[in-house]
Amino acid sequence: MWNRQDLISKAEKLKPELKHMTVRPVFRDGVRTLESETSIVLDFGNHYVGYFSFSASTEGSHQDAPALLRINFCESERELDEENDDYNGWISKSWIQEELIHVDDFSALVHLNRRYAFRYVKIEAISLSSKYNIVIEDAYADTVTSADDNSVEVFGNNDLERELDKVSIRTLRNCMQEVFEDGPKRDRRLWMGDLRLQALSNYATFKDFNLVKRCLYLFAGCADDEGRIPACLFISPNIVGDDTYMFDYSLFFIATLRDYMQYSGDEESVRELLPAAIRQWELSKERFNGEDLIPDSDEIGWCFLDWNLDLNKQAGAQFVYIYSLKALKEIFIQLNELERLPELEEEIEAKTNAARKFLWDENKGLFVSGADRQISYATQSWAILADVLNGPQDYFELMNRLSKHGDTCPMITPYMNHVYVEALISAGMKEEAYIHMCYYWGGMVREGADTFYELYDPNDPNQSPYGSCTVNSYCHAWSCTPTYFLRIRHLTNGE
Ligand code: RAM
Repeated sequence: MWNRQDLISKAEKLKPELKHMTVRPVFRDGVRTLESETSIVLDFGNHYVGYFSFSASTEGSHQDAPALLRINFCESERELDEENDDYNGWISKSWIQEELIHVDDFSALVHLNRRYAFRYVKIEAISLSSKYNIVIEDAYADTVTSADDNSVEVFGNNDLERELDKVSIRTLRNCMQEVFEDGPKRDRRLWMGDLRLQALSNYATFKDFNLVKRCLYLFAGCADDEGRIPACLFISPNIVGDDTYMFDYSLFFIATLRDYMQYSGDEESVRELLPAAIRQWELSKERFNGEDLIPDSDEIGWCFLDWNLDLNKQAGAQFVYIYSLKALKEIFIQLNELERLPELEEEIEAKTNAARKFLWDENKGLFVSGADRQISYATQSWAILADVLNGPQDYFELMNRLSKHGDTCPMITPYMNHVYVEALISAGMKEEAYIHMCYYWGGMVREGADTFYELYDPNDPNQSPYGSCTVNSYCHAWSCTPTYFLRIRHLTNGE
């Protein structure tokens, strides 16, 4: 077992300085005065992460009763109209960005201690008294990010591409704090699946290699006693691995390490982290049955792939495993660590053969998953990225058959849509990939998004895996990849 404490110490030395900037809002409709049971909205003009303060005076008679205020922080305009009290989803209500405060007198600045993610701040006077009103004199946010705004300029060949790029960068920027957070509204922690995609967009834009390195060291440092890497880490008050493990997320340590190696060229760190990568292979391998097939499971969250609760994960898991082993092979070759290469190659072959034997539906010409032989975008996309057939022509045909297939389990997150676009590119379908990017992420742009969302289903604006979209996050790291597609995959229309 590697020295976990040593890796965490190394990661802590790479902790970035947060950059602060003070930002002031405009008062919607110019209204600054609050009577009892009225509210005002402050618009900061863009999405920010930070700390909010305001000063106010009173008008009328002397303040003869405390002010009871409700302050709501909203990432998107739609949150301004949410009925937070009606929330009955299954994750904690405490994620709703709302404060109920009493202010006894307004002679001092009112400062809120929690960090929030927002563009809009709604201040509602739940109760004052009939003898006084409040006038907001000043309001500002002390905003934070570890990203360097000066290091990147917006790119694109037309207005939509530039918007996609700008919104991606804003999303990534606001998730770049002491680690790559998944979302500054929720869950504010370091998730492996999100990190993999953030790192790719970061290589295309800010090129903060140290922040990726820090996160990789943290993950390896937080492995459990067996060496298994958790799905996510808590950063505060101390760095701790969550006791949640997901088959695909543990494996994504390998691909994230491979990508870091390729973009940064830092082989020394990759060599140091290689034992942790190999261990993810060994541990995942234990899950397979004697016929080299990953058994399906009812355990919720055993493998993630997407937030669609109807999605069967069996085939996707098999393909993510093969994809990850191929990434490991690239690391072995690049570092000239060839001792276990034959064993790795045999494993890739065995799992590929099993996939073709047990997961392929000859009649439909598509891969199936689980006892009900489900057909999904996730399964086909990961089959292509794992490269289990014979190259682009096969994948082109697979994707064509998929587009004509009637009952396909859909995708609901930008995270899964990223995988789909990658798969289209690998199938040689760049034009379709471009069209899909413009349709899907462009849909959020058309809604006026400053940052890309955690969940987005163009056909269902109320989509949420949490039982209510009140707790959905509207600045979510895993959705920031159009900038990667535009800049690294050259997914532009070239105008
Ligand atoms: C959600 C988080 C995170 C994701 C996990 C699997 O709770 O938003 O981004 O990686 O799910």
